[in-house]
Amino acid sequence: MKCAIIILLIYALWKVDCIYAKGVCTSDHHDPKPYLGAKTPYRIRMNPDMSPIVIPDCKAVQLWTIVRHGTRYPSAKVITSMKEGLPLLKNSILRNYEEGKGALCRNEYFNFGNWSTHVEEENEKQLTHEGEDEMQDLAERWLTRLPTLLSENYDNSSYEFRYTATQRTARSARSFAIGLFGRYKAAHVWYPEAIAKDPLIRFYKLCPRWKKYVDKNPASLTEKRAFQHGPEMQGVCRRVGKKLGFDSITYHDVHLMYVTCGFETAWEKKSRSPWCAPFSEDDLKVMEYNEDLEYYWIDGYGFEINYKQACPPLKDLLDRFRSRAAGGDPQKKGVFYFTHSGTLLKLISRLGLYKDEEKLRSNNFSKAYRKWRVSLLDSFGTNLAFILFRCQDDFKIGGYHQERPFIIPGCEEHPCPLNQVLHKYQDTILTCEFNKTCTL
Ligand SMILES: *[C@@H]1O[C@H](CO)[C@@H](O)[C@H](O)[C@H]1NC(C)=O
Ligand SMILES: *[C@@H]1O[C@H](CO)[C@@H](O)[C@H](O)[C@H]1NC(C)=O
Ligand SMILES: *[C@@H]1O[C@H](CO)[C@@H](O)[C@H](O)[C@H]1NC(C)=O
Ligand SMILES: CC(=O)N[C@H]1CO[C@H](CO)[C@@H](O)[C@@H]1O
Repeated sequence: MKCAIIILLIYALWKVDCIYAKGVCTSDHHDPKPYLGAKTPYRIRMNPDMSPIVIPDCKAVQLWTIVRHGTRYPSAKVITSMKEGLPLLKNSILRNYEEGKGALCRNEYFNFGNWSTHVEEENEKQLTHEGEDEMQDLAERWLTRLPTLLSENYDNSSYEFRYTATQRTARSARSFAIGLFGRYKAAHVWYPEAIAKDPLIRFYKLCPRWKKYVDKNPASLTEKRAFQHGPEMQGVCRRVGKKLGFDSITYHDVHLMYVTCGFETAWEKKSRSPWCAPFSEDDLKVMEYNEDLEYYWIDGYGFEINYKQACPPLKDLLDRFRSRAAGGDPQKKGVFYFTHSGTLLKLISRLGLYKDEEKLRSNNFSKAYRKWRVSLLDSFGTNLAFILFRCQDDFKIGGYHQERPFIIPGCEEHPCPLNQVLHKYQDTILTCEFNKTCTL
């Protein structure tokens, strides 16, 4: 008898649950983080291995690193769309669910019900708290990996910092300095006055040829636009609409949800953005490719001018290492630059990293392997680092992307003899003809 009542009770509870829980919580079965493109938080990219870098018979003598700012708030335009568009979408989504439309599960519905945004236009592009953590942690890991080179004592002649004229890179530099020297000493770090169009770390702002033929040329987004109208994206819009209970939904709304999913996931470690829930893992891959196409054609291998212009920072690196190897300024231990996605992607392409055989195109989306994935190579806090090692009878240079060693193209090993790199890059990088490349 007792048993029967319990069974009845369980059945009744299950039944009540079923009235609400029409949908399956699909968003519980996958993690959106790997597919967020340039909004990927650095915490899933960083290298947790903090053990000291040991190269037999070598000693690290200089670290040179260039870093994309950490997680930031969206642009004012996106914030406005979020504030105006999302509450309306949210209300329709809740109503659809209550009318029995769509396929959200109960938790996903509650998660929407509890959602609101606190971001204001005045936060535009500013570094978030997560972004500060990313930079501080990154610095702490380098400090731990290079115990004989870096020290917690700051002195102006051993360290060089530089950032572009934006809040997010200035704040990134300061957070990084806190990670290296601690809060008290970091307050004494000297920074040169930031330049709006920095010829070294934001060179593309001074490249009229790139601006005219790529950045301001609508044709550069041809592949992305074609992909937006293609069958894969239509499929995403159809499935997202269906899950949320709409007869149809625009690409604009779907993209706004994806962007919000990205930002909210990046800046909030713990809670889950409801705006990720409408997307299946395959949908996220399509949204990711859509972003990859944009960066590929604007900053990557799409057009030669994108990366051909990217010699100034690499010349700076090689000039410094060459001069240090020749006995110059033994005091300089660390050079730290804080800049933007546009610089990192062009540099990565200039080095020939993550290069696919074929160009990325609208009709070339496949779930198959591709190297150019912005989620991997251009997350928030993306960084390239090079270490100069003094070895028994020569100097070597080690390259690191996202804190993991890579073999510098043209070398066979990591680290690579400095002379080999200097020889290899003599004509292309050391004679950096930026003005010639960029003149219209
Ligand atoms: C917020 O979430 C809780 C469960 O986590 C739920 O009980 C509550 O109803 C939700 N609020 C709205 C407005 O949906
Ligand atoms: C730090 O060094 C730079 C030159 O590298 C110099 O211009 C600047 O004045 C120095 N700042 C301080 C506080 O010593
Ligand atoms: C490149 O052009 C800028 C201004 O157009 C000039 O200030 C700079 O000196 C030039 N650089 C070289 C290496 O010629
Ligand atoms: C990056 C990418 O997916 N490239 C593919 C484009 O399509 C050709 C064949 O059509 C493939 O060989 C490439 O791998």
